[in-house]
Amino acid sequence: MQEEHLLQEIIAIAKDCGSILLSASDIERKIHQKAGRGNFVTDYDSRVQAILKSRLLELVPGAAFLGEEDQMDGTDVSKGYAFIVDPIDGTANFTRNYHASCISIALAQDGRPVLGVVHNPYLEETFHARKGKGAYLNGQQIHASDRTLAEGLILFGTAPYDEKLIRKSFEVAYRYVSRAEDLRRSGSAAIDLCMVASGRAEFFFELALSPWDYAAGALIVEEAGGFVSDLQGGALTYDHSQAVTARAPGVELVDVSDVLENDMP
Ligand code: 2AM
Ligand code: CA
Repeated sequence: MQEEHLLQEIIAIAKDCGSILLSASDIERKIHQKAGRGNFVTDYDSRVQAILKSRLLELVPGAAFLGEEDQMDGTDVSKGYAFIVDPIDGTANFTRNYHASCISIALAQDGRPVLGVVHNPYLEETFHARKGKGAYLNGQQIHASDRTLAEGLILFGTAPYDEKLIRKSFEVAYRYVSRAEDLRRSGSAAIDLCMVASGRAEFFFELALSPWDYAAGALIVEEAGGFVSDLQGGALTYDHSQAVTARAPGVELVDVSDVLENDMP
């Protein structure tokens, strides 16, 4: 299928799923706790993922499919085409009617995202990028900010689902926030990545994210002229959980190796 047409089809699917989030009712009765604090799934996550799976695989038959609500075991995203999707990123927000959740869809080729769509139905904001073709918000090209860390807004996720990472998350956040202007915390990694891509914030990190949380957003950041990496500048991969950072080009990574190595209570 022609690339532009494929992109428009994927955006249409993301918007249809966004409408399901907007019209959701009775969410409290449809919440199920997963392992760890702050880690939820609702009937909507499963329903949206099923729709994504069937409609996306119709567009690219034979592609692998890795979604948050599937087991990761056995899904190989390293060869050929693979969709890496989060039906609802910001599920805890969704259960609270907090209006900061999105649908995140990446299409990877041989293990690297080549197309990403992040749709936030609450703000009617649809971010997209294609490899080598720039990043866009509702059709308008976007660019990462030209501010420095000192002028920067820091975003971070607190990894509440992993007891050992909470304290470290705040230590790392302090290293950055103490050198920057201020901080925000949205509860959706995909939305945070898009905030960096669109120049609304300068730096984002979370100590453990899964590929479906960042695959689409990472491409959108890179195509907007920002950088993504782990906390020490290592390249991201898309086959296992890892620490993720995103930054505007004028922001340097801060040395946090002592925090990462330190065994904190
Ligand atoms: P979710 O809303 O799709 O679950 C919040 O700190 C960010 O971390 C969100 O993007 C959230 O995605 C993600 N997240 C929640 N639970 C997680 C887990 N167990 N492992 C990795 N990321 C998780
Ligand atoms: Ca999710």
